[in-house]
Amino acid sequence: MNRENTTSVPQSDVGLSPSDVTEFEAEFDARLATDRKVEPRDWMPEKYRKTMIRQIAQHAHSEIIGQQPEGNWISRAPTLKRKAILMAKVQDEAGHGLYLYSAAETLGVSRDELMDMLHTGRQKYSSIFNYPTLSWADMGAVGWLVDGAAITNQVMLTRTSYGPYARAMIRICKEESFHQRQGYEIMLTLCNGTEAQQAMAQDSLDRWWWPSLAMFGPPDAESTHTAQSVAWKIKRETNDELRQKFVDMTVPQAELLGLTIPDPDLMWDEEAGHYRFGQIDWDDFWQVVKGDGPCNRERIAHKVKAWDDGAWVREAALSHAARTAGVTSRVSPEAKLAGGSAA
Ligand code: BYC
Repeated sequence: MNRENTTSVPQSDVGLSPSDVTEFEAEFDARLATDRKVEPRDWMPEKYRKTMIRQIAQHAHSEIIGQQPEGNWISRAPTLKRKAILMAKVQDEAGHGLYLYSAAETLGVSRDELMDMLHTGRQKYSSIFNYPTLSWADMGAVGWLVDGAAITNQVMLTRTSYGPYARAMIRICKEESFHQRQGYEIMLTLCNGTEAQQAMAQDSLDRWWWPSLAMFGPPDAESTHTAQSVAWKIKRETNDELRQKFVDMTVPQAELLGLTIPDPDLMWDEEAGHYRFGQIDWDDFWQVVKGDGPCNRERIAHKVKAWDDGAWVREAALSHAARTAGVTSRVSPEAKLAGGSAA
């Protein structure tokens, strides 16, 4: 029996007999075992669907809220060229959010529901975007460290088991890679500049280093979802594995810049072939995740205001779409051929 990608295959177990569910479950497991993607019309366990909605939505919200810390510097970028690059980067983040919302919608949730869950705090976005961007060097540090951390996590997501998410990640990773380089290039320019510019770069690294490490999520031993998400091949690597990869990649980059990582416990472990690093402040992380970081309220208030201010655009677009649909249905094929319009 081939139940792959046919419209008759139910996405969830509602209305299915237990033996049907067992059969669909076996097909789902076989699909994962052979590294075939789960597609929107395939049957999937309800918990898998919910986990995917949670993660993709959280990721989409992060891209959208993540525009704010950098948007803060567009009008104050030091040169026209820097301003153009920063604007393009912030627009890229909006694009990432849109691909990801579309991927989440394939799981049966609407864009309006997702927005409502973000605005009312029922869905999260990344902790990292609740810290303020205080200097121009923060545009360098965000690109270098935050996009660097994001891409470390996202390369694995190009191989995630849900097809629409994996495909969205391929393009997103290409753009994130450029973002990371542009951030590093800002840092390099500052580090080759005056003493004041070097100090600005160091201050920025001091403030963004630990939140960037925390961005990978809680330690594996305390991570609620990792074990199940690895079993479902949603996550291909764990929070701790990715965090270690990021540290190993970033420490030599800091050395090249002549900057000091703000961690007295940081040391190269020759035998393990990894850098060992100090304790992350998990109390600070959870405080931010629970809504009590330096900028949580400001970020959500800004987002809700933008949504409310844009209500007239959505209404106009819907009204135009409804009118166009009405016009199309009222024009007969003959009238269309004759170039006629609606009565
Ligand atoms: N912040 O069991 P765990 C970008 C939550 S944006 C807040 O390990 P999971 C960019 C987690 O949700 C790219 N919450 O969870 C944009 C869970 O709570 P719930 C952002 C966090 O899902 C603009 C609980 O802690 N990237 O690139 O297995 C400018 C337990 O965690 C965080 C993504 O979104 C956090 N940092 O693993 C510049 C990547 N970490 O939901 C750049 C996609 C954990 O049970 N997401 N929590 O209430 C993922 O890969 C995974 O969801 C995570 C967490 C690795 C983040």
